[in-house]
Amino acid sequence: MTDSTTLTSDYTAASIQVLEGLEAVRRRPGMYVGGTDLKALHHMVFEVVDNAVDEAMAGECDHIEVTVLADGAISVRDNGRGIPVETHPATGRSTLETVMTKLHAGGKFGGGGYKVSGGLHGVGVSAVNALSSFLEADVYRDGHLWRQRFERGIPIGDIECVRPLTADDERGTRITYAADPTIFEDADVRYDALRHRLREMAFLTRGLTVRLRDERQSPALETTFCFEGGVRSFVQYLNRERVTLHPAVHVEREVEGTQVEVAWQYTDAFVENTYSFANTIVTPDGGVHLTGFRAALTRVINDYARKAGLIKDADASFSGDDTREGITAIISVKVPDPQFESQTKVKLLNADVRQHVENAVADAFAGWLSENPREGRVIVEKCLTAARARSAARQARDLVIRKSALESSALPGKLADCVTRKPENAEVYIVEGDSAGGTAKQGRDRQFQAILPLRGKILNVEKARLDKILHNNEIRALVQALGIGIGDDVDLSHLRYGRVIIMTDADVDGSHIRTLLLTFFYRYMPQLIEAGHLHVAQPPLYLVKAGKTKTYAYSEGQKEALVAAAAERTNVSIQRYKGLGEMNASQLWETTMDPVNRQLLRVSIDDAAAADLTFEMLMGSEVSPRRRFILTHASAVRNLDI
Ligand code: 0RA
Repeated sequence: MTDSTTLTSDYTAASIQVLEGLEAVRRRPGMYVGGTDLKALHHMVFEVVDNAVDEAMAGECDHIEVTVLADGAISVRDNGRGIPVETHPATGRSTLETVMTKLHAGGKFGGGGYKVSGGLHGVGVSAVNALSSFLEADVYRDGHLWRQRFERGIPIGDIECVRPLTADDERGTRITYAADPTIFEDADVRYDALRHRLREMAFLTRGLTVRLRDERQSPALETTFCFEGGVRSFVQYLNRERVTLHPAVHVEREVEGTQVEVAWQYTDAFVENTYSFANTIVTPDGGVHLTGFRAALTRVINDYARKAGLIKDADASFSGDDTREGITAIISVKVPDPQFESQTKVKLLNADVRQHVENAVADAFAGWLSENPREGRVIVEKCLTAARARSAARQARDLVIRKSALESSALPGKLADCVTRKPENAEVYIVEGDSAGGTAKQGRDRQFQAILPLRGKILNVEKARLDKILHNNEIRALVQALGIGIGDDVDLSHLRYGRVIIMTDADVDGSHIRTLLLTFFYRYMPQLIEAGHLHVAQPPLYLVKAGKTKTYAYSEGQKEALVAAAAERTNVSIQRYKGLGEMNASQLWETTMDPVNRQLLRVSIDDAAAADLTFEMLMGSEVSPRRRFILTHASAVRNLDI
């Protein structure tokens, strides 16, 4: 390796470039990992894991272990080929050091050249290095253990050969780093967030074992994922609490260097659950691979239904929507040179991939249907019902919309509207129950705050079609109050309130109602969420009285802190609020509605896949996944895990 006393001027220039590069990352972390928040913190972990998954996709690695160490540092060990350690011709330094210090070095260095790589993150592990207080790389390769340490991205000494490998040492790489606490707002990764993505990675890389260990608590938390079934297992997992109509159909094929893997399965549900991925990265906006899948599905089902005599020549064809009702599908492609529409909203553009997916799915599905006529009939019947229901829903929706337009007052009777007509100033509180609704009406500032009380539980929209949903009075009131329509014809320009705020009790029932509402908005007015209009209000959990001081606490931790901070001998009393109804109007205003004091959480959906799993889990009985639903804050006060 290069001795520091024999520096050439070339090397000096290269090293200045490196320092400037690392400095740029530290100055503008947003450009490289998307910010300095929790999401960015997790992005760092996935950036390192992606490199190991690339090795797996190249067929060189079948085991990845991610450990959160007791002090919060992260360690990622894989059994791939190991980052090359020999001198790199372009820099005169080891390839390891080059990969760790040069931006965008990544897999292109070292000559290995991946066929496929999780390209999107692609900022390279050097960005992680630059944003870490320390990073240590251990490489088990060429018969030796090699090590190099970096601090804030800068090498602390040269790469060293630690010792020869023993029979017990597996080849590969271990990267251990600590995210720099002076850069990240919160340097504590969340186990559930890591688990979610690592599970997804394992589904999308068939046969790869991914282990996650969290040593911050004792005993350590641990999960291992390995799915021999690949995306078929993914579909089965997504449908684990649904009633399925047949075993999942699966196809895997490689065409011109593109790997296509798709699985799908119909359920008795009324909604579609399709997720597409390119090089293991979720593509929330779909793209060519999704288009290809949908085209194949519609074509094959229409052909089959006609040939099998299940629909007559005179009958209209099924629309795409008809053939997708109740389907759960995963479309995964691995493309050597993925073209994405943009860095953030991901959509795959490679034109030839569409045909590859369409052909693979069409061949597999047509073959499967001819071998499984009983299941074929069930699927066609499902499409027929969907087509009929869709036309009934259209009529029902037209009726509701026409009715609300014709009625003297198109607004629901129980809405207490605000005075202002300017949506940008107006807000509506959706309140659970008439009594809390009454308190909120008294407590509000009627100039800009409207109150819509909903009685009891609203309909679970996952379990009903649009025509039935529109018969539900609570939902009708909601639709009329917001003014933007529902489903396919949502038009945000008619939104009557810039802020739509869900206000429910801080108990189990309240959280259930909130979930039902979120599910409704997610399924039928996603634009409202995407544009940042939907919020959740935060009523306090406790009133802590210490002597003459009264303070509201919004979390257990805050309550504990207030009690601990109270001076000795002071009289401390704690009042727990279970429901909004326990507060009087002025307390409700002060704690939950006054823009000066309240804590509003803006609801965001990062990607449909995560959101859907979230809703599904919130609906289900599992307790710990509930905590994973993360809302980002509007008032920049704090985050909430429901
Ligand atoms: C460059 C080239 C080769 C492998 C790697 C990088 C590599 C990087 C990471 C990061 C984490 N784990 C990794 N494993 C491998 C190919 C080397 C060859 O051809 O032997």
